[in-house]
Parts: sequence; C-alpha cells; structure tokens
Amino acid sequence: MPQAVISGTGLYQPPHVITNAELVEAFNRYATLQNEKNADAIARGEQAAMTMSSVEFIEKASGIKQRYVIEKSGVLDPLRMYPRFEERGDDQLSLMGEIAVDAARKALAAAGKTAADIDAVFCAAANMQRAYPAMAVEIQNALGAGGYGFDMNVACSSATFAFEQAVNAVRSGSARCVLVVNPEITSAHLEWRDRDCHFIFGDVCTATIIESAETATSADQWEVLGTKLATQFSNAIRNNFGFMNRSEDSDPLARDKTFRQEGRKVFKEVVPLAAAHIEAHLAAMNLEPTQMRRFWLHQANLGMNQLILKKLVGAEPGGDLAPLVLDTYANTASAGSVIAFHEYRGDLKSGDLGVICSFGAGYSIGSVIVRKK
Ligand code: CO8
Repeated sequence: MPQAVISGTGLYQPPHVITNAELVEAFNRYATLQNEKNADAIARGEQAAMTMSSVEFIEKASGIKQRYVIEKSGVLDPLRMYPRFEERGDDQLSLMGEIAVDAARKALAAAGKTAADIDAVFCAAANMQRAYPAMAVEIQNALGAGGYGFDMNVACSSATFAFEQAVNAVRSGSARCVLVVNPEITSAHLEWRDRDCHFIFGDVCTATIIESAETATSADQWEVLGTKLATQFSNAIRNNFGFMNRSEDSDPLARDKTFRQEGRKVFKEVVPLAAAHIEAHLAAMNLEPTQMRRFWLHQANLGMNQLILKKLVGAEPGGDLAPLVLDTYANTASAGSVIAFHEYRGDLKSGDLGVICSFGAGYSIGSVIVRKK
C-alpha cells in the first residue's frame, strides 16, 4: 500500500481586517439604534434592551483580537451587519471557488505539483455556497485538474475528515495526488447582530496536497502515520438554514438560520472529548502525548486549547507546543488547525512528530498524526 504524505499547503488570506475595537463599535451602534427604535416597548417591559459588547470580554473569553474578512463595509454597517457580496453569473467562478483556487495554486507550488498531477479534489467546509454542482467539481475545472471531486461538510472538523478520505484514497490507489481545500466564508453565516457570537469567526481558505510518497518531490514532506475520526450528536452548535426552509414556510432570515451555539456548554463538553480522543489515538499507535513536538489544534478558544494541552501533557501550552493563530484569524471553522500547521511547522526537524486536531459542531473530532520526513 502506498504511504500518504502531506507535501504542500497554501493559504488564502482575505484582504480586510476587522479589529475587536471596530467590531464592538459597529455592534454597539447597532444595539443603540435598536434600543432607540424599540424604546417604547422596552419602557413598557415588553422587550429587553440590547446589551453592549466589549473588547475586554472578547479578548478575555476567547483570545481573539481580530479577524480577516472578504468584505468589511457591510459587516460594520449598523443598518446591515452582514457582508455585501455581488451575485455572480453561472458562467463566472463562484466566490468559494475563487478563494479555493487561490489557496490551491499556492499549495500546488509548495508541493512542486501542477493541476495536471491532481486526480481528486475534496472541498471540505462548514458551509457550501450552493447545493450543486459540487464546489469541488467547479474548483477541479477552474484548476484544470482531472479525476473526480466532491464536497463534504463536517463543520469545524471538515478538513481533518477530508484528510482521512485523501489518505485512504492514496493508500487504496483510487487517487495518487489529492487536493483538499477548505474555503470558509464564515462571515456570510455568522450572526453579527448577536453579541454572544459576533466576535467568533473570520474568513480564510486553506489548501493541502496529500499524495503518494512514491510521487512526492517536495522538500517538506509529512508522513501521515494515522487518522482518527469521531462524531457524537449535539444540538449545542447548530444552523437550520437549508433547502427545506421554503417548504416549511419558515422565515429564511430567522435567528436559527445562521450560526448559534451554547458556547459555555460546548467548551465544557468538547475539551474532555478532544483530549481523550487525541490520547486514545496516540495510545493506539504506541505513542505518548509528551512525544509530540507540536499540536496544531482547532482554533476556537484560547482557554479550550490550554485545557486540552494541560490534560495531555500537564503543561500550559506556550506558542511553541501548540501555536495559536486565533488571535489574528479568529475561529475559521475547519481551516483553523490547517492554518496553524501551515504557519508553524518550518522549525521542526526530520523525525519530529505532531498532531493536527479539529473539534466542533456535530460534535465532531478529527486527529491526524504526522511525522516530518
Ligand atoms: N461582550 C460583553 N459581554 C458578553 C458578550 C460580549 N460580546 N458576549 C456575552 N457576554 C456576556 C454574557 O451575556 C454573559 O453574561 P451573564 O454572565 O450576565 O449571563 C457573560 O458575558 C459570560 O458569557 P458566556 O458564559 O457565554 O462566556 P464564556 O466565558 O463561556 O465565553 C465563548 C463565550 C467565547 C463563546 C466560549 O464559551 C467559547 O469559546 N466556547 C467554545 C465554543 C466553541 O468552541 N465553539 C465551536 C464553534 S465552531 C464550529 O463548530 C464550527 C461551526 C460552523 C462554522 C460557523 C461559521 C459562522
């Protein structure tokens, strides 16, 4: 069976930054306008006044300091509070396709491959821009790749789940070189008008080449020693937007049609699940957490990652053991752990071991154990 290696990664970084100060200012202007509009109902006690957001809360509760977005003016317009994207014609490359192609070209260059080498494209993300045709097939076509492509959604674990599919495809011989893309346009399905979650997400796209060790020529190769996926149903993170909305006569703009979560519950339930998952995966391969040179963890919350690391290795993670990217990128759904892997692996040496791990809605957890060649 051919061995699978990660031979290149690429990152699309959106052009606009929203700092916490800008975000909070826009939210508080929106909340003030709402309170003025609903002043009578609030005075009669029929409606609760909206409470203000704060930079201090956001940084203390999450560790997030800013986020990148593809479109900024609509998000910060207190009369709108979501991005402004132009509808594109069927003959134009979709926005998800565009950012995926950008990240993919960078990953191909890093791996020393061309689109002609790709024989499978997996588009794995927390939301797809449309129902069909599959985003992956559009991306495959835009790149000029052959083979086949499909979309998959396991929310924040989409990337690691796709890595396992790619590794299996390489090992089984159904593909020799797989492109995994994670175009996350979270700004379009985040509820920016809800102070409990308005600070959480950012846009980005990551791309990863997973190929047979027999064809890999990159100077930076990572053997995939093992993958482990797990899911356990939970409603604590949910979005009810979908194709049934029209037939159900439900309001497509209602609160439940964008991201919502019980953040504290997620925090408490997912930390032990993720730590136990990584520990079990390593144990099954006769490895100890302390043998890991690096943990590229899902980027949802600084405190979550600190607790997971403490459970695993009994230490506070410095930037070196479990690098943080959520301070600058925020939570980028499935792309978070891949951004960390993309940005923080150059200093590792041949033989060094690490774990890429995602966790999130579903609940879903995916871990990928890698060794630098
Ligand atoms: N400013 C000021 N105060 C606030 C704000 C704010 N912005 N927001 C909430 N507060 C208040 C609350 O109202 C509460 O007040 P009170 O005590 O009076 O009730 C107080 O602050 C504390 O609130 P919380 O208990 O909610 O605060 P936490 O310390 O729990 O922090 C977090 C909230 C940061 C959300 C934290 O719980 C967390 O990060 N949890 C983990 C969440 C997580 O990992 N989720 C994974 C989601 S990602 C995923 O699975 C992918 C989904 C698909 C992508 C979707 C893209 C859009």
